[in-house]
Amino acid sequence: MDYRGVFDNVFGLQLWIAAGVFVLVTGLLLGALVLNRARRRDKLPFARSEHNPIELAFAVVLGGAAAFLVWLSLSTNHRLDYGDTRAVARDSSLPGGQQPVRIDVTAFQWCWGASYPGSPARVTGTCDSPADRPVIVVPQGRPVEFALTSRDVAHAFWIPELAVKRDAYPDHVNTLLMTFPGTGQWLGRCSEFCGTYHQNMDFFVRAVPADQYRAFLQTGTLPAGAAA
Ligand SMILES: [Cu+2]
Repeated sequence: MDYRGVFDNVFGLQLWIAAGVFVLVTGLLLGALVLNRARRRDKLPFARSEHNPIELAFAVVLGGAAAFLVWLSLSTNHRLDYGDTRAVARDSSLPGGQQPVRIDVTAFQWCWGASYPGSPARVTGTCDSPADRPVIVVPQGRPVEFALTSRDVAHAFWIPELAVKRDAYPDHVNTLLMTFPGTGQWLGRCSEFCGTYHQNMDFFVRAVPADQYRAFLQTGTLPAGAAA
């Protein structure tokens, strides 16, 4: 089945449906308020049971909780979109200069591939066995922008230990900016059920020092004895 274009349309459709629901609910609310105000106040059934201080406190607590949740969502989204790049020393000798290092990641049923713009290096794997998991090599200490897409259905790029997750859709590029302050290797998975072998879609992200990363970009393989 051809899914081209479907996901971009879903985003637009979702926006229009949400906007319609918002207008409907706000309209009903305002209508009810205006109609009630039009009646004489002492005829209202709840006029005698009003308790303004309690209602005000209730509104402040609920409003505060809502504002806190919105702030938490926005700041988490911002961290995922732009990363925490302040504490990271930038190495302008890597491709892209001071810009984040871009890595194109493609999900497919049922594994992952990655390529590096301007480099012949390719990350492949079949995910058929634990020994054949793709290893996405990233530079340590540099902002890395994963450009995520899919060849077929919706998948999700997830590194549980680092608490990052972002959807990978066909015909659409989602970006995820992050930095790896130290070297190391982390297990990644697909967190969107995507078919029969969804659970096999494990991969690794391996952060290496800048010189090893440069060697990887040139040769497509890590030097022997590279940090794992
Ligand atoms: Cu998947």
